[in-house]
Amino acid sequence: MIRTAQFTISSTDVLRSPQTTLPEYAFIGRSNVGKSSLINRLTRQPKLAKTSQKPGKTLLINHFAVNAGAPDAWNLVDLPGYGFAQAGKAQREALRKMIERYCLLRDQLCSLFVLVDARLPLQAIDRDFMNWLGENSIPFALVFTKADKLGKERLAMNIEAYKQQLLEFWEELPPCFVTSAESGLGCDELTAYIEQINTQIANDR
Ligand SMILES: Nc1nc2c(ncn2[C@@H]2O[C@H](COP(=O)(O)OP(=O)(O)O)[C@@H](O)[C@H]2O)c(=O)[nH]1
Ligand SMILES: [Mg+2]
Repeated sequence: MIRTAQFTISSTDVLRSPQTTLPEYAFIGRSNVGKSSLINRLTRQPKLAKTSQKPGKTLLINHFAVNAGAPDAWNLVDLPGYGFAQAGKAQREALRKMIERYCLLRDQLCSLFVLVDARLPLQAIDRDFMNWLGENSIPFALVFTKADKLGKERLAMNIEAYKQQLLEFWEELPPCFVTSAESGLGCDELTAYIEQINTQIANDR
């Protein structure tokens, strides 16, 4: 259960991220895919993470504290979107570095959630990023967003086709979630998944 959620700090580099040992989960994906909206839906706080119709707004690592002070506390991170075409080359490169350093150096990162638009087929930029995660043994789950924008059958067909595309070059699929920040679809499953990992970590300690 997510009972409370607060914004804590924005940072420009993983080394300036809050020093905590709490389990951490981060949302990543192309600019405008719905990262901030899904964070707001999960936490039931419509204004927690800034959302925008214009892509390329979040240029910082935004940290949020969930259930702060309670035994089941954990942290949530809204990473900048990758591959925003209209950003200049230098800015895209700086963001790529920021993202890669966070993924590689954030010890308490339990899982990344890679968000992809449920309406689109596998995009090269997402494929490359997920392959990079695999090569670096960074655990991640796949989250399909904006499911409300498709009819039920079309949605199921798209998800199935997407998974088949992944299986062309992977032996197994990552955990997958089909979500909508609009309807709340998939949010309970996503929260349950996080809690399951948290419980496992607590038991291992
Ligand atoms: N219909 C629908 N629109 C969404 C959903 N999630 C995000 N959006 C819209 O997509 C745009 C980008 O969302 P945002 O959360 O700012 O994306 P971010 O750049 O990945 O953080 C906004 O206009 C949102 O209202 C969703 O689940 N359903
Ligand atoms: Mg955002």
